[in-house]
Amino acid sequence: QIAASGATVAPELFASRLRPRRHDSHKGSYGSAAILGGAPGMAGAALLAGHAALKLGSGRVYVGMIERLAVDPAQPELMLRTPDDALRLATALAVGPGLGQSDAALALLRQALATDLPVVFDADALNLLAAHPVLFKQLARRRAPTLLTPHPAEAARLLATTTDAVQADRLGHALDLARLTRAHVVLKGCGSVIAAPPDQDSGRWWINTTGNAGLATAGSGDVLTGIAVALLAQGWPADSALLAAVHLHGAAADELAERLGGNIGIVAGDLIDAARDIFNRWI
Ligand code: NPW
Ligand code: AMP
Ligand code: MG
Repeated sequence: QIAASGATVAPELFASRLRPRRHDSHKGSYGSAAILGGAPGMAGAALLAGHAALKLGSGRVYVGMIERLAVDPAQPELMLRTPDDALRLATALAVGPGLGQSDAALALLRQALATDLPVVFDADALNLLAAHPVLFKQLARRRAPTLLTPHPAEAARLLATTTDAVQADRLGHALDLARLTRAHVVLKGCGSVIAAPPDQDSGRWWINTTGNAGLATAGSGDVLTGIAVALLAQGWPADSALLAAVHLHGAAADELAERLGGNIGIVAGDLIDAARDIFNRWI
């Protein structure tokens, strides 16, 4: 079943996308990322994704949260809108960080599925997709790029199996999920596996080698989602955006661990500046 070839993720895979900003460009040149999520008690997840999207170069970032906040004092550049407004203004979308699984969350997921925008489905968006097979089937019918970023437990829910089974065959489960959804998939965890959708690059997969156990901290996946949607907003194709986001996210953790002399106490928010710095150095 694992027919096609695999490789490790390396910057050469997306080097052609790493271009300096044009001197005469403006914020409209770099797209509008929107994050839908942030239910009460989990506003931080949506804000972390929003901070990451800003600092990885999205021209504008809208955060449409279920928990309505007026402003994020730590990042006033973020535009906090109603989820409907954020969706209307977006050129690339991420749905799921801290979204929860309420009726309001489900309604937002339906709207995200129906858009013609590139969409990253993460966290509770994945949990809702697992709980609603009719919606899960809609993933494969989307015409715009679809990225799925499950951790092993989320992948197990989507594939109606156990986390242990996913972990025992990470590659097989990542490829299965890409085949069933026709999406670009990253199965996260130590040695994240990226699987391409069958119609684009049949059966191709990559293993990421950056990152360390310092990433095992609340919110680190939400930052990955923000990085990915920033690259989509800037016009990157889905395959390059996902490979670059996963590689950068791990490289940020490696750089922080080196600076700290260890990987204990890396917090998700610290990954954002480190990822930004590495991205600038790449360019
Ligand atoms: P266990 O049992 O602990 O060993 P859930 P969530 C398993 C938001 N957040 N390898 C893990 O295993 C998110 O965005 C908000 C193996 C456990 O069973 C979501 O919307 C934050 N197992 C929502 O919370 C910061 C692994 O997964 C299960 C694994 C729920 O998301 C935190 C936990 O997963 C959070 O991001 C691995 N590598 N990784 C905020 N600041 O607002 C995970 N597991 O039940 O899906 O819960 O991931 O916390
Ligand atoms: P989430 O569970 O959604 O917050 O995502 C966790 C993020 O941290 C994913 O990008 C994982 O790949 C990464 N991660 C967690 N634990 C490790 C680990 N031990 N080694 C490398 N990456 C990890
Ligand atoms: Mg997560």
